[in-house]
Amino acid sequence: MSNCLKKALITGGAGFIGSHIAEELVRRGVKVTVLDNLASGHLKNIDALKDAVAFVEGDIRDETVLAKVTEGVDVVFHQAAVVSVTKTVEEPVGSSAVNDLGTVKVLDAARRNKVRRVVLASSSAVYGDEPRSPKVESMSPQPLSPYAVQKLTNEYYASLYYRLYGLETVCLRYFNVYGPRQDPSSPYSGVISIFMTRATGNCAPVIYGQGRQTRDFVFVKDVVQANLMAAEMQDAAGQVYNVGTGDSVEINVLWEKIAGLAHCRLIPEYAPARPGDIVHSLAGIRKIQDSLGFRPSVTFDEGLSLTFAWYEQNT
Ligand code: UD2
Repeated sequence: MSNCLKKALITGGAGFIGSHIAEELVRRGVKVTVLDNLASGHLKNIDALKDAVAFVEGDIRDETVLAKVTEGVDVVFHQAAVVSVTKTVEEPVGSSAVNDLGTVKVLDAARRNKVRRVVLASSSAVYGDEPRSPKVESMSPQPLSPYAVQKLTNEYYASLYYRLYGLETVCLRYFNVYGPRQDPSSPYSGVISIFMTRATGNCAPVIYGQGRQTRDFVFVKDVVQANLMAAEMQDAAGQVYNVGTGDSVEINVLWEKIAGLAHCRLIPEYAPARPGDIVHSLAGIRKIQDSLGFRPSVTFDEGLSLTFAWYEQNT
């Protein structure tokens, strides 16, 4: 780790992705503060790090807390958000208070405390149902949910804070992230976490539509790698990058692979396609490859095995 990353703040650091970022930063000797209101994060996600990180239970809407936790920080990894698309559809106002205003507050606290860089979690949702594939950063966004509008707004503010105030910002558009600790508890949780829980519980999964839809599944450790590159590389300042693998997997095939790992012969139940479900989602990753040297390091089969081992032990 370069010497300009000695102290980091992770908002949403008790969540799925944030806790993996925390783990890697601690491993690299970085001093870490985790800010999380535990709305969707869990303390058990950072239990193994409890002596190594400073945990602050607090909210990104609270400017007083933000002023404190950004003091002396070199880089903020901003992962805190209302992460469910459906929840933002049900609660556009409440989710905007967190995802829009909360993010502006994070950026502003970083500006006031002279943080060098903020790396923000954005989403492939900003592409909407853009029919061209793979999705590349130069395509016009087509946000189709409050969540997508909020993530896109975050990107615009991030760019503005860089131009207006010189606060270095980098936005990462995550595709379908999976791995240990992903919470399967809601019907809108990531499909891999749901299928894993079904397989380990010997319960048939539900596949929406014909299962021919495809997703670019990226292992959480590779998302961590992208975050660290975004934090360190000079060229990243002011940029937006896709974070995926450049390969996609069909949902039917996903279930076959998981059933194979679980040695189960459960037959999926097929249900009508989810309204608004996009058919194909594939990341173009040339930009992050060329400018940051990002290379996904975990194959899909390796990532699935690692994830399955975790669900077997933890569900
Ligand atoms: C992902 C993101 C979401 C948003 C969106 C933008 C995740 C978890 N969600 O939603 O935040 O960025 O992309 O497009 O990364 N499926 C089943 N059975 C199930 C659950 C899901 O068949 O029990 C299907 C589902 O209909 C979809 C696919 O699996 O076609 C992936 O579903 P998902 O909820 O994991 O992720 P996605 O791509 O809808």
